[in-house]
Amino acid sequence: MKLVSLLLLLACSLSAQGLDYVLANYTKFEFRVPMRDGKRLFTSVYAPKDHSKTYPFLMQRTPYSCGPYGIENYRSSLGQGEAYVREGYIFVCQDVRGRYESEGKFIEMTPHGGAVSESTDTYDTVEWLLKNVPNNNGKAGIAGTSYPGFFAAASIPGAHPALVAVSPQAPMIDLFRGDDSFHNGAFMLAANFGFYRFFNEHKEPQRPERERSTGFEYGTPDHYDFFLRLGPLANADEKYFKFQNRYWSANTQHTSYDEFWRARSLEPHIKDATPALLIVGGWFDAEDLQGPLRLYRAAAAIGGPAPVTVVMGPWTHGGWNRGEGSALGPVKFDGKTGEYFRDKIQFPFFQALLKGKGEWKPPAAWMFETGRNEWRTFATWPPKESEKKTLYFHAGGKLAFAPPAEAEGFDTYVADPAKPVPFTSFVASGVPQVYMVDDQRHASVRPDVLTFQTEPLEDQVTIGGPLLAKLFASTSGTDSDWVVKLIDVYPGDAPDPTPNPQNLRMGGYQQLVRGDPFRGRFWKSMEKPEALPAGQFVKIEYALPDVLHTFKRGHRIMVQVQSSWFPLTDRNPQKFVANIPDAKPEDFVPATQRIGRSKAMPSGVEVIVLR
Ligand code: PG9
Repeated sequence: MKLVSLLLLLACSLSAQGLDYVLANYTKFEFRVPMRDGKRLFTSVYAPKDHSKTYPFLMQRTPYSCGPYGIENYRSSLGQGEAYVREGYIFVCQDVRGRYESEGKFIEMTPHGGAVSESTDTYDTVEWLLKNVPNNNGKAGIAGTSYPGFFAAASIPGAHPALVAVSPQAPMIDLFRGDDSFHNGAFMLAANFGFYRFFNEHKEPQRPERERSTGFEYGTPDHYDFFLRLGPLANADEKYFKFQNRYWSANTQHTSYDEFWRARSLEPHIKDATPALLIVGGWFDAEDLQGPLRLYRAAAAIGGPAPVTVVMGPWTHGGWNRGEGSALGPVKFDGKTGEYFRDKIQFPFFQALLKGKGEWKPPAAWMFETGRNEWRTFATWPPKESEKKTLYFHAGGKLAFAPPAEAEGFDTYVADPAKPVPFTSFVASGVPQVYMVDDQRHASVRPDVLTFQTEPLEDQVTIGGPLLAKLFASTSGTDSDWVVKLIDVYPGDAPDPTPNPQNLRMGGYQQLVRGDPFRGRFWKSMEKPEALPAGQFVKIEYALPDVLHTFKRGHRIMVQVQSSWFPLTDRNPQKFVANIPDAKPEDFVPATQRIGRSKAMPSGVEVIVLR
């Protein structure tokens, strides 16, 4: 029997076992829970059959369906998994407003603060459950990843007093400022195109059978080619969305940090937090890396009374929920980091807060240090015992902590939107999250990518916290993107993986540690795009999401600068236009870029070096 078939059989029999256990030990109910404005939200409840004890609620609120529907149709896995099912919780799943079986209108990232919001909907649900579901112990927790992570986070302001444990995992907190939609003004093209092909509006009145996405044929596995042929972004609506998906259209109409996006940011509303928070994110989450970090900063600033903890591990989007988490592509983590999180962090969190079993005395930050591959805990994040230092660009592609001494100097390249720099070293469909540790040698060899690197390190360097790109940049155009990437260069004798079916060569591997784009038109503010002065140097400073990474002895630190990252981000035409999605083909023009590296214009990347 083939290994795949064996694994499939094993998975089926495991989930059959899970289903048998759920059927034997839980009763399923379906409720239409009334909200304060009269709308009723579909809510499924799986309650333990054993009534000799009381149990806490463990909730999830989702736009992705609480199916299967019908009280005779059971889910085989509930809540956070097997351990919770055996321990005994009342599992609650709710379709949020306007999705699947729930009434009302779905709004992307519901703005907080109206007469009804995700916060009031969670509050009303908890209140109703406490009164209507017997055998509850008066406590509730909520968890969720990605969109459900946003709904968990949105329960924090004005939380119901019975809601004592909240775990937003990869939550979107601000779609424009670093989560799924935009990064520093650049549109995350491939991911959003793929997402909105299936994420459509549901029509009212609600119907049990939803029109499902019919799937979408790109016609090629090579999405670099697909998006290049798409041309200006407006073509996506013309050719594919046909103006039928208002969520997609919002991304092409609201391309700066306007009222639309500001209203959807949860950050300003995190002013009080009565529940204990366990905020979770992945260092290599290609969708919502910024969300958990942003939420943690806001929640930590409140200063209690309940403990606020952030956990960041070496995971892709939601990777902590499944599998071992022992590697990403060829990059190994020397341990089962996913299991560590699930068994040593998440389970004790809910057990202590919802069931009073064990203690929950967590550190502020529970972080996996990549490179050295160790879990570390910190009383503050970024860690206090640290020093800000800048890795400066020097002539000859050198990178060093000392600033340049030359009076004059810059590097130059021509950025051509007709030949954008690919974001992967391989032919990619969609956004394979492994790009976040991908080998950058394919970029180093391009004439439109600047590469600066240190000598092999005599001592290891550990950095933690956000990075700050500091560029003195000029373009011959009137708009431009800059992408800054921090890279760990392995020594020549780094061992290849065993087995090595892809024939990867790890000697000299250039592992992406962190990268993020900046859209030049926002050089003055994210609210009001402005043309860049052609041919003049301007100072561009922007933060890249946090890391905790050790560049080991013998490795080199590398920084690359380029002006496209395609099709991860859409292309900047390099000629200033009012709205980039409406740019015409003739607006896309090559531009000559210059990056300063002199005493007066010292470009580089500021990092927080741990002592
Ligand atoms: N993070 C995902 C997403 C939300 C909104 C827009 C695009 C992607 C998700 O919930 O999967």
